[in-house]
Amino acid sequence: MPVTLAAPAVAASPPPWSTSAAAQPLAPADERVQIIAGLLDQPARISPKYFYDERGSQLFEAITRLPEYYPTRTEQAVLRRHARAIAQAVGRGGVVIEPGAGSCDKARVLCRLLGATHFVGVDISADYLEGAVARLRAALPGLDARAVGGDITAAIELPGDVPQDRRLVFYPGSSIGNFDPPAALALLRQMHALARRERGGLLIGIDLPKDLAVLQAAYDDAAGVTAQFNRNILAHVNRLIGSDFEPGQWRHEAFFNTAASRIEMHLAACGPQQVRWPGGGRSFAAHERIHTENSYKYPLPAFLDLLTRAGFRQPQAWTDERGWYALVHART
Ligand code: AVI
Repeated sequence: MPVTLAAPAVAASPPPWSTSAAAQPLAPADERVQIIAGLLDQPARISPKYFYDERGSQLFEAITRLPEYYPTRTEQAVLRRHARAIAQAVGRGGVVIEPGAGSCDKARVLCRLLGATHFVGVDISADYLEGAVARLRAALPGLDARAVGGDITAAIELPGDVPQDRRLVFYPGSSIGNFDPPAALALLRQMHALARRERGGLLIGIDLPKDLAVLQAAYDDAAGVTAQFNRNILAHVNRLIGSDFEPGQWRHEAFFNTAASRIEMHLAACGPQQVRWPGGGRSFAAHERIHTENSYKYPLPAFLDLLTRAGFRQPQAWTDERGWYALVHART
């Protein structure tokens, strides 16, 4: 499959002591403190939320179209295959709320299937979301669709005039796997509170454990798009904290940690590196790593247990014929 994105910029953003860096707005001080604390940790770490600057979001879109990256197209296949049963379990009409809605492409399919009356998309990238919600309204003129800017891990405030009807929280894409289990449980509890109305519920995508070679290829594709996506986090961090990482000097590593049932992504230093930022810095030995992402692959019973602990009940799961991916519905 052709990958249409231009080659990544390998040069880092200018360091803060260069003149052109003065024009780059840094992240707020508390965010910089958090990012730097991660960089100074042993081993160093960067939160995966920093993958998604503009270029990172484009690279992620490209990942979802890769032949090796099965989750997106498998989820679509599950939704198509079990559309009728899913609509029956969820119920028609009501308010669909999608945390991390992004392009709203999946919401369009679901809202059409359910005949939803209202949609609220929530995303940290409010401008991008506004455009996506406008396209959703154009595609489904009968749908009252709104955009709410915000971090989905904080409490989500819905617009006051969204009706108090039955609510479905829709969290596709297996993004729950990018949270460590305690954080995933906290997020599910928050979703439970958000959906809590008579007959409220959650419809969520879960990536299941599978053959190691399939997993490995999905996170280390032949065209190197996931590697670009991983390295791009350093360019983003450079802009946020004024550091001078050279993304081209870091190697993408992805492997399945069987004990934890998760894919881990890391960046390994190609040689000794000295990285500086205003007020500090850190040296990295050759091959030393920065941990950038976990992607948990939950066996279905383990995930259903997590849902129960979050307060959900009567879970129902639908999978593809290979048993690679599940869409799960549960009631509040
Ligand atoms: C967004 N999330 C579900 C993706 C995943 O599969 O964990 C992020 C990703 N990382 C590398 N490839 C895709």
